[in-house]
Amino acid sequence: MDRTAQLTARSTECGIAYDPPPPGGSLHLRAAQVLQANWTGGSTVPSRSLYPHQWSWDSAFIAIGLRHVSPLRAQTELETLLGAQWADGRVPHIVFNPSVPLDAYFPSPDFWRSSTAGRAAGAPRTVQTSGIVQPPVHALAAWLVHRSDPVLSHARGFLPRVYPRLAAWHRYLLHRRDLGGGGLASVVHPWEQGMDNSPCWDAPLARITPAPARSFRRADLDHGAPEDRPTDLDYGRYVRLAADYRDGGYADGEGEFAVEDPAFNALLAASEHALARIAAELGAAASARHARAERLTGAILDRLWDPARGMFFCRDVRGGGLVPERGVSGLVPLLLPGLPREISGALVRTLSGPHFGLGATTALVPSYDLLGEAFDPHRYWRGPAWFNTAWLLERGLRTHGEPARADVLREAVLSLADRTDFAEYVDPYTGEACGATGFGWTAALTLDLLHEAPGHTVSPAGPGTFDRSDKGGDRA
Ligand code: 9WN
Repeated sequence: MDRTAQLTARSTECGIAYDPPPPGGSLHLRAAQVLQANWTGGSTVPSRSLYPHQWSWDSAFIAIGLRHVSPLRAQTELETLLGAQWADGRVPHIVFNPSVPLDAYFPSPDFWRSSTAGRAAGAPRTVQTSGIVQPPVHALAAWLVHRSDPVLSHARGFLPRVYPRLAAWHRYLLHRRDLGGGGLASVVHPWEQGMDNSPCWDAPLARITPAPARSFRRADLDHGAPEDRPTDLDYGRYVRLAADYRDGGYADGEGEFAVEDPAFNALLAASEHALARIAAELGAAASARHARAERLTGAILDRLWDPARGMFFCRDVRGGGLVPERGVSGLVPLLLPGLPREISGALVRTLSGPHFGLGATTALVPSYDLLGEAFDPHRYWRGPAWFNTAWLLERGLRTHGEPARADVLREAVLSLADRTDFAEYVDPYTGEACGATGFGWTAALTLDLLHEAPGHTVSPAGPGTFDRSDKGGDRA
């Protein structure tokens, strides 16, 4: 029986009860309550106020945490998202909830017009979605969700149902989105990479003519402080890029913005390894997928690594070069198991040095260079610390034999999530809460870290799917 169902059957005032107590006690309970409160029946909203629909990479992170309290809901979360996949393979970054008023979030379904403007690309007719994508964390999430309860997964045919969709998703990214021709996927909008307002986008975005401010109404400012959110000028550029993409029928290859991002591609490589594990579990060949993941890792190294600065950088495909801004995205490839030792060593030094301050000057890893000109400790993705990037780096540190540093990061995530009521993000120095509270992935990844014992390492020779906390051991 589904664990949440069991728990709610013995329900307390807040809907969840534990017997015996879970790891992390009341923090675990409060994190589970956030996921319960944000659950809409088929998926989980990132935030009831600011983000009242289903978001793609949020759902993947949420499923990774949800598996510890309800493997059934975790499976459903991913199935709902993949149910909105387009025929060309893209998984949309937002799946809209039709019962939420149109003005609750902008850009709303009437902006994206997926079922009409996206018809040629194969947008679904019955559900409204955005037309852009987000980082491919889903195969990784699907594998971890499966491993948390293989019996339920087999009984529901979870892997056979999601595998073809995940394979089509990766095919879309590897073929339609290889806009630079070097074997990496490009993002065509800053929202696709998930770190929307990072200074890494400033140069490529500067070429875009903003949509006039009066042509749209921002809903985010109803909930967030203007000084913490992107500027109107940047928003105008986001709107222009999305509108041009829509007006071109969501066809790829024409847009003025195309960037190869280290985190996006590292997550694709990690997910390709996970897809290989899923294939093996289903009795299909896995070696071609592992080989593809290794090729992706090689392309990330060839195209995005800067040895002098000891980290990865974005490549501006239209402007032709590396963007010289240090974003946390440039550290995320640490999660890849196949990195040469000198690269992982350099990444750990950069993470612990003056630009990111792990274990020294910061409470949690900032989204952007502490010494960068554009650094701002409160403005969206221009300095504040997010919990999902901390979780990814924690995995990377364990993968590359740095358990002590990983423990520092794990402890920071847990204590800040606790202190801030699961904030969307925090000031990297003080840990002060910013944005929404009761944020989905903050609660979910807190749960995941509570289920991991501190101090362990993950073999770098392993397949990079992070299933160290799974009960079933390594079988693929
Ligand atoms: C646009 C939902 C999403 C996250 C992104 C984060 C923010 C949206 C916004 O919220 O983006 O997609 O309106 O700012 O940047 O990473 O997935 O939580």
